[in-house]
Amino acid sequence: RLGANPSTQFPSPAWLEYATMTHTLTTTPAADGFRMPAEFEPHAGCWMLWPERPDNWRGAAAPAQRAFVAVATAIARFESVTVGVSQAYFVAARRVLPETVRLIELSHDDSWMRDVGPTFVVHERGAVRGVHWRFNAWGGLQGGLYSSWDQDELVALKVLEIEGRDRYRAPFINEGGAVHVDGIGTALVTEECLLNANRNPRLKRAQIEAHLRAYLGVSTIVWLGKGVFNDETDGHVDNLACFVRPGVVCLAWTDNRRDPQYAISRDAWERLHDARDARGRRFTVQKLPLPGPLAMTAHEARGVETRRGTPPRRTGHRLAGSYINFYIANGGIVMPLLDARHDQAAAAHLQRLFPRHRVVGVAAREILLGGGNIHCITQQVPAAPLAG
Ligand code: KQY
Repeated sequence: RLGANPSTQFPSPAWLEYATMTHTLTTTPAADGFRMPAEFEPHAGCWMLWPERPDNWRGAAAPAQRAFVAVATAIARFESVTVGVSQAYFVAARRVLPETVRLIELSHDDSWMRDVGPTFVVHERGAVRGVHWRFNAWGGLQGGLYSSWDQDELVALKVLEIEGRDRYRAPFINEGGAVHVDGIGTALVTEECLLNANRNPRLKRAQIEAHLRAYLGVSTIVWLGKGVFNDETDGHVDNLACFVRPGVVCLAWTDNRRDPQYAISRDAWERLHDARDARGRRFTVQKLPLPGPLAMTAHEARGVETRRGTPPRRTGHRLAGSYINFYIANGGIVMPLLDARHDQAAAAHLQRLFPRHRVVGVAAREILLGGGNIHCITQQVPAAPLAG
């Protein structure tokens, strides 16, 4: 009976179905032959979110919005950028973002795309998929940074819908900023974050490791101890250390033994010194001196609204500033400028580590005041590997 069923009358070609629908897979990336590529591998683009919360960003988020525009503009020199913004801020954001940046209405609770966005994985035959972690605002009701987080929980799914990529729903709490990979089988994580009782209290270290292997497609996990002193994410590795290339790790460093950061960085250095990567090699560790110490001023603290469920901002609070929190774009390093006394040396250091990239600095104190930095507010979409 022709015409009875519109879908048989106008069957959509299989490729269209594939390109427009996000399927939720019941397998794991590793089981399907997928791996998380390193950030220094080629990208198709970058995602960000628009900062809006007045209880996290001072001055009703206006100074942070200017900093986010500067980051998006800097990254857009190297690759395409998409920013998600709530309906209330769409017009204002469109006015100040460059035309080259795509703006999409997308509800969210705050603006940390690294953590609430998908972590992309690739297959060497040319496919890209996304991992949607479970998210509890960095600690849920025991030490989390705001409540509720139900819109943040949906961001990864929405990004994957827009990107047209299939989704793995991970069965445990994790954030993109809590992991770094070298792309050849090694992951770098911290105990402070991944073993924290406010994330997955029922999972033991071995179970967390099994999940990381399954969802990142890695074979070797290198455990560092604590993250940067006072980091409100409970020690995300992306503020402490990152891969420059396989076998080379850049580590936030201070020589000041009286600074509480000294023991943390020293311990990380020792663990890295003793560790081996997925190919059994030792790491070369490059020490990148920290800015500061930096602290929140009275004026900055006053500008943040106080709300129940969000930790108050206090004058003199030591900020978790680190030059490690940079973004690796296609041919560019977009790094935070945090301290006029150290910015130039840090930029020169990064330029030596990445001789084929152009290092671009962006004034990033306003992002730091919100609890993170450039790496935390970005999420790369890898280019599909060339099949063959
Ligand atoms: O990845 C991050 N650094 C997220 C920080 C969240 C801070 C919320 N105030």
